Amino acid sequence: MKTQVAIIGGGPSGLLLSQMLNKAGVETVILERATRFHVLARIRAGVLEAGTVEMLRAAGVADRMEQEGTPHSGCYLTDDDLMVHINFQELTGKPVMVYGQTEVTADLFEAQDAMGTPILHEVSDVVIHNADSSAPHVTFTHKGTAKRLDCAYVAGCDGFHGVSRQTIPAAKRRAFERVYPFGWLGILSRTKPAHEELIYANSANGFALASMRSDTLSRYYVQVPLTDRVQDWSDARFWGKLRSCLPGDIAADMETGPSIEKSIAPLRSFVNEPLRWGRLFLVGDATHIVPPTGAKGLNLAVSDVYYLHSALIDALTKGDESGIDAYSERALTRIWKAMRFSWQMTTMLHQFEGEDSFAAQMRKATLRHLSQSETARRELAENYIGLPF
Ligand code: RFL
Ligand code: PHB
Repeated sequence: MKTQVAIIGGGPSGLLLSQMLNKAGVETVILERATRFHVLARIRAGVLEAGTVEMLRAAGVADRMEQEGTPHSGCYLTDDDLMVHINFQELTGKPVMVYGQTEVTADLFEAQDAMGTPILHEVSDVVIHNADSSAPHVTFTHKGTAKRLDCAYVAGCDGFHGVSRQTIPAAKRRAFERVYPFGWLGILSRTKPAHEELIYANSANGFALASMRSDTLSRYYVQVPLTDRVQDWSDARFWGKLRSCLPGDIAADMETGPSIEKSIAPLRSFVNEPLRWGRLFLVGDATHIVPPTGAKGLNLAVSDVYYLHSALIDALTKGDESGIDAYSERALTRIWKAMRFSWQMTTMLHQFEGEDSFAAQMRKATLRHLSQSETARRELAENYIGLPF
């Protein structure tokens, strides 16, 4: 097989990059390890930045999002004393869009199928060869047969556990990492959301987030020790914990019901540098991970795609390589700012096991400052709705 850009990974990064390239007449083949059913069943991000919404429009995959997504003009941050409203619309002139990653992915699969893009599912043994030469190729197994894909460029969109990052020789890359001593236990339930906007709660009982996918579908998270397993958490225990973290009046009125999904995600900040090795480019979770507290993971993947798609189009259609030369640095500049925001939100909102009494006072003072300073609220809002690409 032969194509212009071989894309490893058919998650949101790989699908969106492929869609943007195909729209400009650039050929792609996507190699995905999992089944389509598996990719679509992963419940992950729910908040899209204004720039992500723009990108999905540019990709021609925004129709259902415009119909079914919900623009949110603000969110709340609370502790046991205060409930602070961050009004994105007033502070920045922009809302965010609540629309699930599963829906974004479904819309992208549909658009890619309409384009006739080859998406090979259940591939294994993916190996990227000669990425530092002018003629890379990828070998893999599909339906029991060994295959080879020749290409001009390779896009590594295969997530944190993929093979692309590891293809770069260890001496040519550097990792920066912070692992947090807790995870998020999340549930999805067919219940009315506790509130019309998201609530990030820093309570004496730990962190909780009340989020949603629609008027009838809620997504909730609570902070749990890393040693906890999903089976330790019955629905009743989850609802009890969540109630104990949310403001009393909201907890009292909250609708509860059976969970339809329940999972634990560890929290980590991770950046690999650089994002390029020869003709291999890393995108999304393959090269960075943020803790979900700032709702940045999916949005960062989209800004990487924004920088890379135009760079590849320029290289392939005009022979102009300035964009691909600049890709890593341009993307990293924005990645580090999102890292900072996600780390700050995580630090501001979670209890760290073994922390001193000073830490809790700092969290309280931060929220009090936000409640009293429009400048502080604007700074948070500007980051939350997404820094410019
Ligand atoms: P993905 O979504 O991980 O997709 C990578 C794809 O590559 C495939 N793959 C391979 N394919 C071929 N060969 C290989 N060797 C391969 N290895 C892997 C995988 O099957 C997969 O389909 O990365 P991508 O596209 O960069 O997208 C990034 C986003 O998915 C991610 O940033 C966010 O979902 C992060 N994230 C969250 N972000 C938020 O903003 N809010 C959230 O609530 C939130 N929850 C989460 C999350 C990430 C999680 N992970 C990665 C464990 C919850 C979880 C559990
Ligand atoms: C979600 O709805 O899954 C969600 C929303 C905001 C976050 C993280 C996750 O910061």
